Amino acid sequence: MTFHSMWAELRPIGRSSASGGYRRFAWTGADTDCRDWFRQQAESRGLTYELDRNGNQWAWLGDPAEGDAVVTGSHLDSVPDGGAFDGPLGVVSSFAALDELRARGVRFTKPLAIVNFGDEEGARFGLACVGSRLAAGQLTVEQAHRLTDADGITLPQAMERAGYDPAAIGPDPERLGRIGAFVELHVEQGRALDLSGDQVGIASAIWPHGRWRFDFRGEANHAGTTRLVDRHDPMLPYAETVLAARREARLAGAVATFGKIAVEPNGVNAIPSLVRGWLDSRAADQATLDTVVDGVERAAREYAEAQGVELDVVRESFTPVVEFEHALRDELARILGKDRDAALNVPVLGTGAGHDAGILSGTVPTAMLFVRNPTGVSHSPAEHATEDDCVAGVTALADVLEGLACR
Ligand code: HGY
Ligand code: MN
Ligand code: MN
Repeated sequence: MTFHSMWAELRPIGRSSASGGYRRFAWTGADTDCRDWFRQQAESRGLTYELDRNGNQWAWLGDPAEGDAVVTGSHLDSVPDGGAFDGPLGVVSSFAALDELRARGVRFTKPLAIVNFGDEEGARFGLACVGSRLAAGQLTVEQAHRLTDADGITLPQAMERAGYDPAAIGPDPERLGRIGAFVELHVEQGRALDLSGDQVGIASAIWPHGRWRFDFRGEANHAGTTRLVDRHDPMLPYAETVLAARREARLAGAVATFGKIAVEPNGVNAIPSLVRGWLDSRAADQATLDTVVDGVERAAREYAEAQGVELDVVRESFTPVVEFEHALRDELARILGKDRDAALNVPVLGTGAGHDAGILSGTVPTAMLFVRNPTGVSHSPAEHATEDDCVAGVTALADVLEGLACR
């Protein structure tokens, strides 16, 4: 099983020695090193390597022009101090599954491709799934050109500095039109498989989810000499809004997180002029998500007004609910269930985590396989999957690819 050697090669890239987490942000040196690794894996297997107009990487077996291709893969970028498995498990498992199929001596009747979608986490520019959104026409070139990181570098500038031509970005219907099915394997970001005792599961749906930026603008002043009654401190309404988010989510049975904050001027002895907080909220359905976000925004406006602080709320990223195509989902369940006791059917589970498969689901038939995560922890250096479960995932992916591409 080639999984282990690839895993060992990829593991040190972009890993922080301080946290043990990963910092593989779009169009940075770590991202380039991951991309170099992907290209080396593709070319060492005699696959045809392609870099598409949006910076996504493809490794082809067979002629893409034949169409109805079976595509698998995921992403290699990470959230700040993310875990080793979120994204890379899908890419490494794809190459290992191809090696397994070649060892089985199967005959491919359709083109096969392995893909690395760029900038899935949106850690640098704030928008999730940039590479797949651009390809699917869900992000316009103008919108992409406006994406800016914390240092004021735009996406096109970052692409250019990394050696890519940003003038080429845009919808890629011809490429997506070649895909008959996209199957993404991903570490589960939850404990459903741990609780059910299964190594592998199939995705049913992705919750609607988004990211909203709350800008609280107050009045900078001296922390030591400004009377409390004279303050317009944006940190107060921000803090109250964080608690309101938890309350609204709890009441609605949803989730809401303020995980990122930027304070200006960010001085210990200075009342801030600006507190910028990012809300990530997700719910099982759109109406519930709307209820939560509207409730948080309403509360934030009341708190801001009470402190004489201005508030702007901007939606920076949004993904509607995804219901994976039933026919492909059921085909995966049939393929994976055929050698098992009917009572032990492969579990089908929903998720609150976004994926490129979700973005593409409106354009091509997509499905997802999840590999057990014993603690459910993700977006953390503690994210983990056992070696045995990773190997089970590779075998399941190989079975699925054989069932779909080797009829
Ligand atoms: O945020 C997400 O759900 C994914 O990890 N990008
Ligand atoms: Mn992630
Ligand atoms: Mn992911």
